Amino acid sequence: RKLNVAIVGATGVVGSIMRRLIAEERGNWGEVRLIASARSAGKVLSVGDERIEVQAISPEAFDGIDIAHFDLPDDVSAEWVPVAAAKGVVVIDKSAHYRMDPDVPLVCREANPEAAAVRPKGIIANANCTTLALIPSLAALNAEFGLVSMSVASYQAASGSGKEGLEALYAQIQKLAGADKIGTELGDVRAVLGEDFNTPFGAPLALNVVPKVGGWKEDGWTSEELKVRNESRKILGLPDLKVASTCVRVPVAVGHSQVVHATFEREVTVADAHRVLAAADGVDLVDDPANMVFPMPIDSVGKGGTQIGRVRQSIDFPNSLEFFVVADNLMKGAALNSIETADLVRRELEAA
Ligand code: 2RA
Repeated sequence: RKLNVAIVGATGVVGSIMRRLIAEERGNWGEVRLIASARSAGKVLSVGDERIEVQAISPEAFDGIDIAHFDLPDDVSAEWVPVAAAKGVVVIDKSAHYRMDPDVPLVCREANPEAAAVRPKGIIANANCTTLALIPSLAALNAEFGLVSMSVASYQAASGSGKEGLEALYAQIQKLAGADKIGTELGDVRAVLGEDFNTPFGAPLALNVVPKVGGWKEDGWTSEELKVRNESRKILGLPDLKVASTCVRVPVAVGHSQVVHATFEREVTVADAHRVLAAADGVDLVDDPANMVFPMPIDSVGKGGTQIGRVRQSIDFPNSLEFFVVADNLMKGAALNSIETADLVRRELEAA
């Protein structure tokens, strides 16, 4: 029989991409069920040509489901993931709640596909979008040269904050559009936008960058910066990987970019790195700077692969590279990685 799949949190920005991706592989699945909060129950949404009514989340909503993709806030996942898992559903959870649980694998197909099969709680976690943008190229480079440390700075899109973030950025751009020479006088952007436009980023994002993504944690770090460090270590199987990360929100709609300085055990040239990256799964090498060919968020939208370019051998640091990576934060950073992990589980369960 064909396996039945559920999308839990089907109505958000990522949920709509999940529905499109499932429609593209519709033939692999039996029933596709859409589940969301009681507020969204009864809505009818499309999965390809099918129109499916959204069910309210409840224990019974998981009856007969084999694999469920969860895209819910951390605390809601913490409540409902165990309910589904207790019914024998394999849960792929996009929240941060289970990512660092030693009994929950954190899976990225390009780095650790085998981990998907070892899930003592019946739960697999999907990493944060910023981490996932890095992993395919880091996994390939690590396999060849041995990754020792990395220093990362992110340039993250507004859609990382979901529909609310995207709408806030558009509203700010519209409000500023009529203001002449705006951004050239101290305080002028804040004066036009007013306090109302500080949500959800804590400051205006249009014509600005905000060096804070996620919540504040100890010693001045943000949750996003710690995710890049801890999740990269777990997925790459490098518990001692040295990581420095600064995460920044930029006025981009879709596509998280990152500048990476990476140091390896062995010597690495640009030609070596290009050879490895060009052959790497899930990586698009976009690196012809003389012809203005390099990754940019506007060129990453909707793409499955992570884009890498501007690869340079460090001048002052031995065995090190500088490069720029970009990934669609809603695709590889969220929906696509979940779909790819489900594919690993589906093949395993079908073969059993
Ligand atoms: C962000 N990484 O970009 C978050 C979303 N999970 O805000």
